[in-house]
Order: sequence, then C-alpha cells, then structure tokens
Amino acid sequence: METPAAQPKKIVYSGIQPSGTLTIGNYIGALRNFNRFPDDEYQCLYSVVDMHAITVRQDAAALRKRCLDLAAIYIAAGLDPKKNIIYCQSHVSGHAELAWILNCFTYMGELNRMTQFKDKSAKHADNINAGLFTYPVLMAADILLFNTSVVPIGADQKQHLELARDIAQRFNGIYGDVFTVPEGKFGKVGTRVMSLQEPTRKMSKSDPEDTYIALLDPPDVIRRKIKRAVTDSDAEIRFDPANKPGVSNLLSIIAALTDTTVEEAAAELAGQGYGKLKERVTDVVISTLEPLQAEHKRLMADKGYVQGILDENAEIANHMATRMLRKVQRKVGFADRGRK
Ligand code: ATP
Ligand code: LTN
Repeated sequence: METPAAQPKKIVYSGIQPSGTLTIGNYIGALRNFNRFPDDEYQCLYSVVDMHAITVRQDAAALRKRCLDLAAIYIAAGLDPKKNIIYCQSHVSGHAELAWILNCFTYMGELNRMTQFKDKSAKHADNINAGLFTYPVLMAADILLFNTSVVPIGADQKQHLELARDIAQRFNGIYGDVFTVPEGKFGKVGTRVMSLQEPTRKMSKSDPEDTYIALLDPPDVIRRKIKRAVTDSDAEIRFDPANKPGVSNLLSIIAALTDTTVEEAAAELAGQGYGKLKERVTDVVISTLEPLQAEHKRLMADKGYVQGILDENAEIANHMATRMLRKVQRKVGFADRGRK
C-alpha cells in the first residue's frame, strides 16, 4: 500500500507594527497566541510591519531601532527563531507589489467603512495620507502573499481580516482558486484590552504612557500604573463591561494571563476591595513579564544575532512570496518575463 503524501503545513501569519513600545494589550490579544500552533502541522510567519508603521509619521532612527527591538520581543516571548519565520515586511518587496494589484480589486466604499481609518484620521488630522487609507489592502497582501490559513489577531483587526477575505474571494471569483481564504484566530479572553485611564477605549501603544503597561516596563512602573488605573465608585468586584469597564478590564487581564475565565478571576476575589484586585493584577503581570524582559535584555546585548535572523528569514520569505507574486502577475496579465 502506498503511504499518503505528507499534507503540506498550514500557514499562520501575523504582524505587529513597530510603532511604539509593545503593550500588554498587544501581548494578550496577539503575541501570546502566536506560539500556540504545533510545528508539525503549521508553518508560522511573524512580521515586523514597518511599512504599516509609516502610515503615521515616525522618527527614522527610532523606527529602525524599534524594528530590531520588536524582532527581539518576538523571540523573547517564546517564538523559536528556528521554527518561526520572523522577518521585516520591508525586506520582502512582494508585499508592496501585491498590495498594488489588490488595490485595484478593492473599492473605495469598502475602505471608507474601516473604523481604524476613521479613528486614526481623527487622531492624526494633520496627516491623513493615502497610505493610511489603503493600509488594510497592504495587510491583505501580507496575508494572501503566503497562502495563509490562520491569522492570530486582536478583535480590533477583525474588520481588516474580513476585508482580506472579501478581496481573496473576489479575486478567486475572477481568476480561479489563486488565494487561500484566511480565518482569524482570536483568544478566549482579552481580545480587546482597554486603556487603564479610559477603560472604554482600546489600550494602544501610540497613546500616552499612563494608559498602557509596556512589555518592558520595570516592576515599580507596572505597580504604579495599575495603582492609578481607573475603576469605579462602588466596591464590588464583578465582570460587567457595560457598567464596570475598569474593573472588568482588570479581571480580563488576570483571566487571560492565568488561562482562567473572567468568572473564575472574579470569584477568587469576591468580597475583597479594589486594592486587592489591583495587587493581584500587578503580581500576575509582573510574573508574566519578568522572563520575557530578561530574555529580551539578553538578546539586545547581541544585536548581531537578531539581525542575522532577520537577514536569513528575509531570504526565505522572499522566496515564498515570489512564487505567489508571479502566479498573481500572470493571472492579471502582466507581461511575460522570458525564461533564462
Ligand atoms: P497603534 O497604536 O500604533 O495603532 P496598536 O497598539 O493598536 O498600535 P498594532 O501593531 O496595530 O497595535 O497591533 C498588533 C496586534 O495587537 C494586533 O493583532 C492587534 O489586534 C493586537 N492588539 C493591539 N491592541 C490590542 C488591545 N488593546 N487588546 C487586544 N489586542 C490588541
Ligand atoms: N494591521 C495590523 C498589523 C498587521 C497584521 C498584518 C496583522 C499588518 N499586517 C497581517 C495580521 C496579519 C494591526 O494594526 N494590528
């Protein structure tokens, strides 16, 4: 009897912008879920999406530094660089090339509906550039370029993922089965970690310092920020996001980081004051981040090693991307390249 051919591995793809210091929101909503794919079944690619980051004005030297730093964070968070393809988006020109083609298959009306565009235009009223508007098309290109099946992301990216799926289906409808239609993968809790100061808004790394916990914040800073987190004026510890957004946010952070449910986290603290709740969040956050911070420090003392990983993986990702790009270029009717 013939042995069945090995199934090709499914592709997992995600990216994070090097637009600031990563927050506990990025960690809980995205990064923490990146290493949950067994490597005998999945090939994972994780990119530092520097091309997305320049949709908002950046200081060049700081951005360059943050790219390497984010790659080190990926590794420090437990992603084995031998098994995961960790690379910089700008090192693979196929992203921009596919994005151009996909721009021609995306409608203005679709992009006009994107809530992230609306939020960011309001935040950066002096720089509402075309890149900010077509940002989701570049994200669709990132994903579709690699035949991705699964995209681990936070809830705020759901709308962008839906658009990527629509673009893939539209393109496939015209040219046949070219792209795999990707699925989003969201955590059970903490898919939307809220700001510590305004718990009805998403925690965001480009907001003021006291609204977020950065992954590299030292313990005393974490303690201080959580102590000042906004709660409410009654004293009951209960998960109720509509009426108690601050307390519910803290419970979600505990639940996500201890792999429990919000109800279990609330039950454990029932009858205690907000001081105790904050103490518990502080302990959980610090003990989660300590090993990551130590490993990050070690890696940043050897920048050559991290740079070497990015260089090696850029080559691998370029190779994978070119295969898909050539197929798409052929489908849409671009000129033949001749064969040498
Ligand atoms: P920026 O403030 O620069 O827009 P951001 O902090 O929103 O950035 P991104 O780089 O856009 O972060 O997001 C990286 C990943 O982290 C995405 O998958 C996103 O869904 C997730 N993420 C970001 N913020 C949160 C949050 N507050 N809660 C849960 N997941 C989040
Ligand atoms: N748009 C995402 C970052 C991002 C991404 C991607 C996520 C860019 N390309 C591809 C998943 C897959 C964000 O702002 N969080």
